[in-house]
Amino acid sequence: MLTTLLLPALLLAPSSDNLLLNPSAETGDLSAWTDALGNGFNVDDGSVGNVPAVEGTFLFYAGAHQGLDAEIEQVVDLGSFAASIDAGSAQVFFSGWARSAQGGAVIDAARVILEYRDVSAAVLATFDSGVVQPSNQWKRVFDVRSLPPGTRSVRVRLRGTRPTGLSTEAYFDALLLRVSDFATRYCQANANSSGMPGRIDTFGSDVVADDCLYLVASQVPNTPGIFFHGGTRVQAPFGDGFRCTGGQIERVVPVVQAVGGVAQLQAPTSGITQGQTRHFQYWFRDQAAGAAGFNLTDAVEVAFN
Ligand SMILES: [Ca+2]
Ligand SMILES: [Ca+2]
Repeated sequence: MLTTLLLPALLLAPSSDNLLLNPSAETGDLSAWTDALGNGFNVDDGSVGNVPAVEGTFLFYAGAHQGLDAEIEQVVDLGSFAASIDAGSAQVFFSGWARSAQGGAVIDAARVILEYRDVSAAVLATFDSGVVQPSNQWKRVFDVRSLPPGTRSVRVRLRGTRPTGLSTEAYFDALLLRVSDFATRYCQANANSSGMPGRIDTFGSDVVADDCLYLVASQVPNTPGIFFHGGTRVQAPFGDGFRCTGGQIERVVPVVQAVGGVAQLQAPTSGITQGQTRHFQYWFRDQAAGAAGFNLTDAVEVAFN
């Protein structure tokens, strides 16, 4: 009995620490980063580029360099997460701040690219922020996804490009990369009018301070629904399915509308505190099923850090 009770806790793997080294330029130099093009790249404290850091004292600044493109990169080894990645349950959370500059019609572009690579460094999936817009202000850039099975490293690229002139006003700071396997699936869903049982997934980060949690319901009819979370695990008949959480239940606003069998929402983590465990589920209308008129997905448990 004790083993059964302990098992879920042992399976939970909370978000990793930041896997990037020198993620915020606070060493004052390009330590841990590679100047991929060899054109040069700078670290600034605001005195040259006239833009203050998002975090700490220093930021990455393309600045004066050869050619029209400048780029630094860092390759993060994910080998220690291989079992979880290949099981399809590992998720990545990337967050960073970037800033392009515009004067007249001229845009010096800041761009962030992530390449998820297999053991041979073949690219399995790519994130590309494009030119970070609007210019002349810091913008937060996110990438949140399940890591493709076979992923063994991620290459993080910070790229600045100017059309003309001698200096590229592209800025980057406060970069964060976590891998986690933070959600524990439980409970049961009955088939709905889509023909399949609804499923809920969480993406993003279980670190409250990251304030980035995505809720996704799939295999649901194209109807309105509501994400909610509660304090305890239960499995009680409800509508055409089951309610899987009890205790103090919080609705996540607003109501969402499923499209293509998928409903999704970025949920605020405000109101959730570090150390709290919450149980997420999705309720949706299903009049086409001709029974109670509503149904629910299965559920996931998330322990917040
Ligand atoms: Ca910094
Ligand atoms: Ca410039």
